[in-house]
Formats: sequence, structure tokens, C-alpha cells
Amino acid sequence: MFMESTLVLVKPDGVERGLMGQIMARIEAKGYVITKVKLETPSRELLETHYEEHEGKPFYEPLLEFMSSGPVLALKVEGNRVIEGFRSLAGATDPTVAAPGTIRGDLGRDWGGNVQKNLVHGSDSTLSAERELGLWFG
Ligand code: DAT
Ligand code: MG
Repeated sequence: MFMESTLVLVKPDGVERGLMGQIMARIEAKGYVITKVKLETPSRELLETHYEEHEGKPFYEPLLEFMSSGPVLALKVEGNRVIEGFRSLAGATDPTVAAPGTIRGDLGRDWGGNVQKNLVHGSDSTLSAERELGLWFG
């Protein structure tokens, strides 16, 4: 698909560290357009659906705990091939090894034993983007 929309989340660590502005600036500097914005602490129910693919994995419970620990900035972001493009901008899941130049690589690190504090989420396919945008923005 060419023109697309994706769901980006600035996770509680990014909001708490005051990185919302920098992260939005990087998205806009690359040429994508932010068309919806919402700041809220997500409910357990929302997170269970959002992360349903990870249910049963060892990091699932700690992940839900972390994601509901404070406000999350949800963004609808639009542009050609933005799903792939934002994943590339975000960098690898583990911020310790995410490439410099990426959001996770430049702004993130290990804060104690796991990779969950990796600042951002981005939908990974057109199907998940549609599903996740519906979940967060209705
Ligand atoms: P991504 O966010 O890069 O799409 P993912 O969908 O595989 O990564 O996992 C969702 C989130 O779960 C990820 O951002 C951080 C956390 N996570 C993934 N793998 C983990 C692990 N091995 N240990 C702890 N947390 C993990
Ligand atoms: Mg994922």
C-alpha cells in the first residue's frame, strides 16, 4: 500500500522523560503528518487487546504493568509507506543495540534488565495499523 496511516505510541518512559516533543519532531522532520493526538493512561482492557499477540509470553504481564503505569501519547501518523518508515525510524526493539540515528538508538538505553522501556510503539503491518487505530481512536 502507498498512502498509509499507522499508530505510534510514546510509552510511559518517553512521556515521563519529557521526550514527546523530540519524538513528534522526528516524525514531522521525516515528512510524516500527525493527524490525531491523545494523551491518556491506557486501561488494562485496551492494553490486553493491543498486545494480544504477546499473551502468554514471559514479558507480557510486566509489559502491561509498565504500559499502564502512566500517560501514553497516542498518535495517528500518515504518509506513504509510513508503517515501514516509522518502524525504521524507531529502530530495533532493544534500545541498547538499536542503531544510532533511530529514536530508540539515540534516546533509549537499558534501565534495568529488560527492553520494555523502549520509548515508542509502531504498528507492524496494515492489518495491525487498522486494528490499533480503531482501538486507540475509535
Ligand atoms: P516492537 O515494539 O519492536 O514491535 P514486539 O512487538 O516484539 O516489539 O514487543 C512488544 C514490546 O514488548 C516491546 O516493545 C518491548 C516488549 N518486549 C519484547 N520482547 C521483550 C523481551 N524479550 N523482554 C522484555 N520485553 C520485551
Ligand atoms: Mg510489535
